[in-house]
Amino acid sequence: MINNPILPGFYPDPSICRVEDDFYIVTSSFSFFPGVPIFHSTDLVHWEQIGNVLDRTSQLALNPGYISGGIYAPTIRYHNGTFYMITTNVSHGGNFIVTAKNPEGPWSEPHWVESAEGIDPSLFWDDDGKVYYTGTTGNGYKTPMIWISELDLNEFKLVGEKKNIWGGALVNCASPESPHMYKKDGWYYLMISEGGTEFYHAVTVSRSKNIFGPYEGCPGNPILTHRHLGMYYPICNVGHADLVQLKDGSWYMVMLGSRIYGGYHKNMGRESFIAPVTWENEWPVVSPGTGRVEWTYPAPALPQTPETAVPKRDNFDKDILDYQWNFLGTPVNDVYKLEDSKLKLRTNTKQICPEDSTDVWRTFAPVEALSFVGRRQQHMSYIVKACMTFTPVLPKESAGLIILQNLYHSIRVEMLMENCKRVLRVIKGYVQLDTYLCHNYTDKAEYHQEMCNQVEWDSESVIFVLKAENQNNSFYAIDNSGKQHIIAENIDGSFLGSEVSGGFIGAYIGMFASGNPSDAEKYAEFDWFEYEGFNL
Ligand code: 6LW
Repeated sequence: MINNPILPGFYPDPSICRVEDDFYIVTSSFSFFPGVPIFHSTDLVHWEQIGNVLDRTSQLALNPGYISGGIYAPTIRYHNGTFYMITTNVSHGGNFIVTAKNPEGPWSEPHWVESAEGIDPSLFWDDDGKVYYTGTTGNGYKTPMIWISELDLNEFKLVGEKKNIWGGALVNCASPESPHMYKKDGWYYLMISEGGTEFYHAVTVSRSKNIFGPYEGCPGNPILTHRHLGMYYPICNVGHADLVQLKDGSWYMVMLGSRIYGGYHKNMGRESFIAPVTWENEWPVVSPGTGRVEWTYPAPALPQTPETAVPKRDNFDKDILDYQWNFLGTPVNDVYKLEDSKLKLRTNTKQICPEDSTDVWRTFAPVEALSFVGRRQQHMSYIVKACMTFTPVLPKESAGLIILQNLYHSIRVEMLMENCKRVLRVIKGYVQLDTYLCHNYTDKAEYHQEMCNQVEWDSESVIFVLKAENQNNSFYAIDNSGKQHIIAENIDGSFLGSEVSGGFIGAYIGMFASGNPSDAEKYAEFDWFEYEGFNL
């Protein structure tokens, strides 16, 4: 069976392509580095991350920036032996294409597509060999549209007419975006999303006999949405879709969606789902019979992909980090080292969380070279354990674990010195604003840090235990004798949902070190990190 989400955790804006028996999906990555994770499957059930498309700082500049900036929606396509990934770096440079002969990489340096406005670029090869670029009109348009232009792939330049071709199914619809073009039985199909990437998200489709239009909307639009199911349907936000045809002629759609838990809370942000598609009257029908993204579907008869789950424990005994690990912002000044089978994070850098402040843009938490290495939260309940050795001395020097939705919405457990005593403490950092259904980007608000509890600790080593049972988070410390001590229990984590924090991210669980950039070089050392998920 196919089990949704096929890519659990913060893997939004999926794009899919098939090459013979192999399927590939890429997703957005915003201000996390490396960027644009790429997954492989042969059966649409089991997906293995085979790399990150943007894994060099020359491909991915993120600093300075903010956490929901950086890399927006990508598209992956394959043509005549070459893989193409096109996306937008909204913080630095705009729309660009990278190419590769192997999807695992290496991928090329960016080919910037000058004068290509907007976000959500996609590529389409027509039968006559011409290549087209579709995207969204930039800001400032009273009625945003989807536009198309021919693209010269030798020069990576737009050529010929650039034409606005469709504004979506609903009159004056919000945010027509994520366009993808397909050709079937002589029709050009333009599939987009509208309604915004949150609660009102929807997929709509139009078609034309001429690629430059005019396009007529499907009478069944929206062909997919969960907005009419109410705020407590367990899968919400579905949209931002891409279609793929199997060798046997059948079709599937990947799309983003969010799983709510503990109320209307989406801590994992937007994840990747899949659903079957059929065609009726030359229009696509998504998840025929229910019209909703279901938790499971019968798997298509395809060669099985070997199950390759990410190992529960990472002992950091290799000279590179495994694919699931991300930095926040472009890692500069070697904020980390992998040596002696340890991950070492430099403390003499910035504070992982800002000081209390009264004037923050919730979703625009700035990212710079933070001493942070994290992985996505992929389950509603999970246990994380990490073994750390650290000798804090100076004020503001600390290290530990953090559940991070963004730099203004987090819960961290850390070791530090206070009044000449080593302590372990749990701190909530949050901006008190309850917004549902959409992001109020321009909200300015107060950032607070709230001490949940702290305990004295007499050793430089500790095994942190973070236990999340739905929205209930508890923090423990295991000492050298193996005895487990309570630090803080039953902390409500629902404020870590993206509907509260705003922005486009999903929660990360990571290791961090904080200090003062002017301090002498010093590292917090992590021997191992374990993540085990449960969907209670
Ligand atoms: C993405 C746009 C969207 O570029 O949100 O899901 C933006 N919809 O299509 C960021 O994910």
